[in-house]
Amino acid sequence: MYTQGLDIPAGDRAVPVADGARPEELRFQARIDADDKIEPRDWMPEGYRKTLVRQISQHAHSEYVGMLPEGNWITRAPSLRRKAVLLSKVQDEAGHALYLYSAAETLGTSRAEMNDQLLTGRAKYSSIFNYPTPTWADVGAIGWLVDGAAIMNQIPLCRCSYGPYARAMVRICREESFHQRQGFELMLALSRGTAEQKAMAQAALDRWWWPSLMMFGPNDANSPHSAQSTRWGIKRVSNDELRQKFVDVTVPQADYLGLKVPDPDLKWNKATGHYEFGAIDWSEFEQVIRGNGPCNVQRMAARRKAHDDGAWVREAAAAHAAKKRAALAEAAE
Ligand code: BYC
Repeated sequence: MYTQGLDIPAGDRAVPVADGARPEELRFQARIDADDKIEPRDWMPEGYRKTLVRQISQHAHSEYVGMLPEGNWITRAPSLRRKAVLLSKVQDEAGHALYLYSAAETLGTSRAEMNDQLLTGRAKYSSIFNYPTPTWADVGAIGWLVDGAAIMNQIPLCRCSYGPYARAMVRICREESFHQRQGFELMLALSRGTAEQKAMAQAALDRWWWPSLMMFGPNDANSPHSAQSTRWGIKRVSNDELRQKFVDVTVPQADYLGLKVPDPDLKWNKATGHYEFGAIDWSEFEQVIRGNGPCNVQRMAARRKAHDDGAWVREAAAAHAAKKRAALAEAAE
């Protein structure tokens, strides 16, 4: 259902560049407006490069840190089938991080530098991964809601102007679509189970609903990067439009599950053909992205530990590469 959006043609988003733009900037913007893909060796404004490195690396960090909340349940999955599914889903997230780090590296920033930015708190990752997963139902809620929200945001990124990012997103979206379905199927099993299981599914929906809406970022009026990113064809659909699409698709799914979306102001507006929903608590979002969410400290501690524990692997790989280089040089003499 979600990946059908991959085929939507680009909309009309031509916005004039600033007066006094240099000829190469005008040529660059003309290529963007003509829906040409920008490739790593092409000329690009420094701001475009910087914006992409910021967004793609933050996206990669989100996939990477995003393994932790669900990874927490791999050893406690309730059956062999659930364990195998969860294990491969979490491995997929690691793969997404790798595609994205590779895409960002084509812009001239090394993976080591991006990793350093994450570990020293200079780079963000998605707010959503700073929430806890106290029950098995949280694993279902993440697949259903978090992967569902992620796909909504990522489908338009498949048409983004930077070739390596757009191509990485196509594959990621296909996998996310499967992730969303497995989460929904897990929620369906719980909501058709015992009263206790259904209550567990409802409690997980209560915990993840509002943070999922925050994933799309600030309202358009408070989004400092949106105008320029739209002009550059990085952003194709605004934060608010994507959030609305997500609500419109997800509320009927909650109805099907027999669960209640925790929003007393939620109502269908027949005239607009959309759901109206209540106010988002942006102060909570601000707190989470400033490092004060429920699990920020824990998540970063886990990532730092993984980095430190992996030091011997990096050293061994470097020693092996040096040995290979030396052998090649010797053979060439
Ligand atoms: N969390 O001007 P705005 C997954 C920041 S993982 C934290 O609207 P922009 C998965 C924003 O960075 C997939 N920060 O910015 C993995 C900016 O701060 P800086 C996650 C946020 O970039 C495992 C400031 O707020 N998806 O699927 O135009 C298991 C102003 O915002 C957030 C992505 O990463 C947030 N939620 O638009 C399961 C999508 N929102 O950088 C699933 C890729 C905003 O100036 N990213 N900020 O310090 C994007 O599409 C865009 O960057 C955003 C924000 C729509 C998120």
